[in-house]
Amino acid sequence: MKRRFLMMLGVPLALTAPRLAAETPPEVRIGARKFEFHPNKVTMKLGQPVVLVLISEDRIHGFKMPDLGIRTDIVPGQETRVALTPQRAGSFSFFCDVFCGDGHEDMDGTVTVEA
Ligand SMILES: [Cu+2]
Repeated sequence: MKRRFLMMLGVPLALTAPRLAAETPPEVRIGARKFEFHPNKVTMKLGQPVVLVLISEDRIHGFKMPDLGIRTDIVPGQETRVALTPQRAGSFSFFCDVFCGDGHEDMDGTVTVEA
């Protein structure tokens, strides 16, 4: 009804679109510290954009999720933001790929993408 009303007034529909386009995708915040990610289990929806916000609490860590083509450093004192729209359903592992000490090998987690 509103759309028809605007069209009748000659208001281009594009004027009503920016509100939708500017909608920020939900954030998925993941902390990193020796020797864990928290949370280390994250669920996303297939085709739904999210922004990973990665925060280190102690030193430089890495974040690598090969199945979804993501690799970045996580530097203390700054948020590392990675936009992502999962295109495959399933469970995908991520892990730290910057050696951070004994226990580094256990620093991992799983993203589950639900269809
Ligand atoms: Cu590490």
